[in-house]
Amino acid sequence: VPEVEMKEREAPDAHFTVDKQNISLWPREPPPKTDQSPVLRKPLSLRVAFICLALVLVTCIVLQAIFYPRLMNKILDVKSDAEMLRGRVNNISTLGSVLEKDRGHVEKAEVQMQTLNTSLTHVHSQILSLRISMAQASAQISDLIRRWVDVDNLSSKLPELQRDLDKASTLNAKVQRLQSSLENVNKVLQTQSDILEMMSRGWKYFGGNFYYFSHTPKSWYSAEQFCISKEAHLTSVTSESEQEFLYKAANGLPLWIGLTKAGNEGEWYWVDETSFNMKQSERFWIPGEPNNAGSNEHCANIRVASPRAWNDASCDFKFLFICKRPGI
Ligand code: 2F8
Ligand code: CA
Repeated sequence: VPEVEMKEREAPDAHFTVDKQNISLWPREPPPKTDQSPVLRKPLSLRVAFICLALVLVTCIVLQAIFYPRLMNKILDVKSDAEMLRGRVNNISTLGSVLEKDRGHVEKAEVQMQTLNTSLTHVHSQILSLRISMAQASAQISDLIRRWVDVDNLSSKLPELQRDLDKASTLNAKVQRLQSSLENVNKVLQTQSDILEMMSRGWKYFGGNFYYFSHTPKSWYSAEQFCISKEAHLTSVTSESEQEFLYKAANGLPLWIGLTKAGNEGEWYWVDETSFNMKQSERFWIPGEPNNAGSNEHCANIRVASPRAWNDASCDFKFLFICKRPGI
């Protein structure tokens, strides 16, 4: 065995421990100095650099060993905090969506609240008006109660009042009868007054009508115009009694009456618009009349003092005439 190799076997191995931060790259006892050949000997600066590097490495390892657990703890704490925060963020996010939903509900609730508020205001005003009505009704009830007491007092006097009422009713009926009689008397008096007033102006009264016997002869048309001016017409004749009254009052003089024809061959008619019946009126014509003498007799007069008194004559002849005005 070569000597060098023997020395290597005998030399203790290099000792490297990390013992509570006491680091030693050397065995506990420095190795025996050996002579190395210049070829194998390394440069000193390289060794120092190597040692420094090793020291740095070891320092790093030691520092890592010291601080790694703390760092890890910190990281774990941060992770835990981050997880917690994430959970809280999630919770807040969930809460946000819940709040969003709730906001919609709250807005709806607000609208409903407003509607309810309006309704409540309305109900409040109704309650107020009801209170007023109740107060009024209460006052009316009080008034009715007072009146009821009065009515109660009066009810005892009812028989007496009923007797008075019966008497008053009988008296009232009598008064009404008297009033009616008085009104009739007044009407009669008014009629008589009117008759007297008309008679004072020269009119005669017969059968509810007034008759005016003229004093001046006129043609038939002028006579009718005169009657119209007196709110009358040339007289119509509708009964034997009226005919008798007229011919007797005429006293034999010829007098125009209101009977005329529409044209040469026209039908006879009454100028006061009383309907004319030729058949029923035959009894009033003088026998042989109307003969339309000279084909020019289109107006009628009372010519003689007889029930059959009428004659047709020329309308242009001037005769006295009779106006008739309906009574009042
Ligand atoms: O004899 C009847 C006849 O008498 C008169 O004529 C003459 C009458 N004329 C006048 O009254 C104007 C006719 O009408 C009448 O028919
Ligand atoms: Ca005639």
